[in-house]
Amino acid sequence: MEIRNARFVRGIVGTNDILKSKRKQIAFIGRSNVGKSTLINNLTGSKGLVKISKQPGKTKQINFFSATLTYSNNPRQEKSTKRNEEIYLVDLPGYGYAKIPQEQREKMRKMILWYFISGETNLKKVILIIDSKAGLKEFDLEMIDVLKEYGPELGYQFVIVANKIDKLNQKQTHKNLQKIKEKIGEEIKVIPMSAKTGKGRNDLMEWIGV
Ligand SMILES: Nc1nc2c(ncn2[C@@H]2O[C@H](COP(=O)(O)OP(=O)(O)OP(=O)(O)O)[C@@H](O)[C@H]2O)c(=O)[nH]1
Ligand SMILES: [Mg+2]
Repeated sequence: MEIRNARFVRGIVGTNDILKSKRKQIAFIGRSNVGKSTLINNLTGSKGLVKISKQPGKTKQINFFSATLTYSNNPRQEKSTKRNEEIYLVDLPGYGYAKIPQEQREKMRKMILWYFISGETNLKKVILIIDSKAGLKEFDLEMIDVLKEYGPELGYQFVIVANKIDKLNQKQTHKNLQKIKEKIGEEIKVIPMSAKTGKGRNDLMEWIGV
């Protein structure tokens, strides 16, 4: 499976028609600075698609990108048949960032919760990104509770991407992943990854494709 032709469509801060589009949606959520935008750029192979922030809290709206998922039925055959599907990649900001004014943060919180619990979007997959060095924070645990409760009912699946794994050595990686699993249990899938080096990318693409 490949993700092609990604392009920015719309950034929204409140209710908008695009939320209820019939296209399937793949959502990216996580606290500020964990690497959501870098990950979207990596998966789509388009470096400049989403702006990467030097300062945390850059993404203050819900950004919609259209993209084509291309599935090859049999990649080993030279003339394999391909199936294309137009979808939306959705970049959601984390709402825990202290420098956002309280009022704006609360509005964002409501909006994000609505996105995951209303059942009015055609949401299929959720990628919750965390910083593997920092581990799980309050925001992540709150999100996991929401996704666990509403996902099965509304027909979406979620995965945790432990990003920035390139910053850890093998021993630290093992220790930090162990800690994450102790907190959330073995049944939730965790993919160690680096949006910078591309490590773990194939595992995530495989998860998205099925
Ligand atoms: N070492 C390392 N740095 C990364 C990785 N992914 C992202 N970064 C860096 O982390 C910083 C934040 O990345 P962004 O992709 O802007 O993070 P974000 O989650 O979109 O941040 P907001 O939009 O502010 O919520 C940037 O300096 C990136 O270059 C990674 O896998 N490894
Ligand atoms: Mg961002």
